[in-house]
Amino acid sequence: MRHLLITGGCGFIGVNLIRYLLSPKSGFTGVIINIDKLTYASQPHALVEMPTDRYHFIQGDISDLRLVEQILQEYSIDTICHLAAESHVDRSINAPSAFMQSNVMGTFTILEAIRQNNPHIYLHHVSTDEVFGSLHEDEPAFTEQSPYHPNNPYSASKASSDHLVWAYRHTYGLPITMSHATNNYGAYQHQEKFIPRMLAGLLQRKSLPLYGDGSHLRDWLHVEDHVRAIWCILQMGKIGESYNIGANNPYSNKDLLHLLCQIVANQQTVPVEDLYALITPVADRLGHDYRYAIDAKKIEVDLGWRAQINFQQGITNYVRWFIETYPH
Ligand code: NAD
Ligand code: TDX
Repeated sequence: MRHLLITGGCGFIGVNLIRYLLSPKSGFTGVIINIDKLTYASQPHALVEMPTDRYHFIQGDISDLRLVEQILQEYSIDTICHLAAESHVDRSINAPSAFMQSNVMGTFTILEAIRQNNPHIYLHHVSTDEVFGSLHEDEPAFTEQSPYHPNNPYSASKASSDHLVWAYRHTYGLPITMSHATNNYGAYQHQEKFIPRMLAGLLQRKSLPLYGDGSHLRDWLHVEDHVRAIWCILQMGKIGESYNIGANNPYSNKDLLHLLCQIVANQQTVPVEDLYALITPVADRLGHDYRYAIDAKKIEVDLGWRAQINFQQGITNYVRWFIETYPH
């Protein structure tokens, strides 16, 4: 793996992946080419210090077939890690069109560029646990065999892209792997997402909108554990296989929000009750999935990956980072 194309490398997970791969800890020695459209969600400031001999940025849309083909040829790309996507569920409910364009047509364009130019390029497709739908409290966590059951425009667009990827594997034999991760948290996440949105509200002492009764459950994974898992799959993943990535940290939104209040109260030495008072129940998200949970046994057993970051420690450090870098 010498010439790695990362799509959406300026997004939350992308910047963490590129920073990790270009740090000595990863052992990656090749060159990274990052194509990103620079939507509102991108965080290009996180990549200003990347070494110019090993990192090239191209602003562009993955739905532009000519551009993708040109990149594959000009940089002799041998591996693609595909992250680019519209990623926010609420936006997909209010304005789904961009999700179909980038997530479905964008993935289709990447697959076509590979098929038509060099079908030996290895593609890793980054997907989400949301494609499996919603779990009840007592149902077992999603495995790689769980059926697809997407419930909102975002997850339906991601499920569509997964199906296209598998169809290109089956029909054309393209060398492909895929992963499904749980909710990520950590540095450089856009403030539309739950944890940074709540932290921004807490620092400004503004109301904290909790959807519905706050009982919905999410399974939290530190973004640095996620990018290590992706790197593990890029190096050792078996072609044609899918891997679930999770750290088994289930929290209801309400409990997590209380925890965030407690951590901010400790770090800013203010009474926690003043922060709890900011919590404001609001109308529920349309079609709100109740629970996501991932069974990560396969990647643990087959590839030896394990989440390393303890949730309490990881979230406390993230809150510290957030306070230090706010506003950003
Ligand atoms: P993000 O929204 O933070 O970043 C997405 C990036 O993709 C942005 O920089 C944006 O400019 C770029 N992009 C969007 N459309 C593009 C297009 N048409 N052409 C080129 N670039 C485009 O998203 P993220 O949280 O970093 O998620 C990355 C991937 O991981 C997505 O595929 C998402 O579905 C998946 N994922 C995310 C999570 C999570 O909790 N954040 C969990 C599981 C899977
Ligand atoms: O203001 C809010 N209030 C609230 O109660 C927001 C933004 C969210 N919520 C709730 C909705 C969810 O139950 O918090 C939970 C988390 O919401 P999001 O951060 O929007 O994440 P989610 O909808 O779970 O999707 C995330 O995980 C899977 C990512 O955004 C996706 O890109 C990823 O695929």
